[in-house]
Amino acid sequence: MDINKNVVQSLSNILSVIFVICLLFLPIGIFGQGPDILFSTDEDFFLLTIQPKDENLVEYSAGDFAISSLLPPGCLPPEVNVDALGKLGLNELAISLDEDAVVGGIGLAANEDILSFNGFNFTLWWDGSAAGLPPEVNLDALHINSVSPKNFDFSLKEDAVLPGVGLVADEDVIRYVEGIGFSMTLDGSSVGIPPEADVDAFAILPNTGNFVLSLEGANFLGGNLYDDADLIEYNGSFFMFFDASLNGLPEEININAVEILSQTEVPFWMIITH
Ligand SMILES: [Ca+2]
Ligand SMILES: [Ca+2]
Ligand SMILES: [Ca+2]
Ligand SMILES: [Ca+2]
Repeated sequence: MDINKNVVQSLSNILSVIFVICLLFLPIGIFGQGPDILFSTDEDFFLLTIQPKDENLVEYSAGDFAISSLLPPGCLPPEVNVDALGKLGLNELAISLDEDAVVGGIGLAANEDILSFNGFNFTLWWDGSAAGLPPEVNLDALHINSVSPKNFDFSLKEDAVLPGVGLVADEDVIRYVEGIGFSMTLDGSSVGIPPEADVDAFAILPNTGNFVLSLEGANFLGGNLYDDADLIEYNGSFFMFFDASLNGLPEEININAVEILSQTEVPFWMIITH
């Protein structure tokens, strides 16, 4: 009887210790879970066991990096560089390239075009020059708002004059709505992005609608220096969303395309982002 009592007491003690440990780690488990980020870089690089190329997409989730199966390596010619990224559906992506290139299923794709990829085939989703972009510009950042009618935000690599908007700079974000045309979404210089800076990637957070953007070179925003691989959130002021070097990315890389896959696995009201 005493032996049984001791066993029960011991088990009770062990369970109590486990319970306390779980309580201690629960907040870390909840609030340490960041967003899942899908991105591409301007360069091939090494990171632990993976070797992403500039035409690959990298998935970041809970501190781990992996080459994304949403755009399997080998689908695109090795000489191309993905420079803009959006989501069209659960497994369907929108991308743009940094130079004109021949892509299977399309033929010649211009660097101002948006291509869709459904896991099997590429199609020309949006012909930039046919919609009014000057053919010499490069569409260098993208976020899809709606698939039908087509409604998306984008940025350009060069300053250009667009129909209905006039002069836009490479740090601006422009909206295109099918059947309506172009309009200014974010006037970069008016919100404090230095005119010499180029927004080369951005996404829009699903829960807050805030911009998450990246610059083409290191520069100051709101008095803080950001690297070209950092992701910066904007909600009227700028603050760090994803610190590239703190998360282990090599200093020499530049993130040139980004999309947020999901905010977190926990309800949005439990998230502390800043
Ligand atoms: Ca790239
Ligand atoms: Ca492009
Ligand atoms: Ca740009
Ligand atoms: Ca960048």
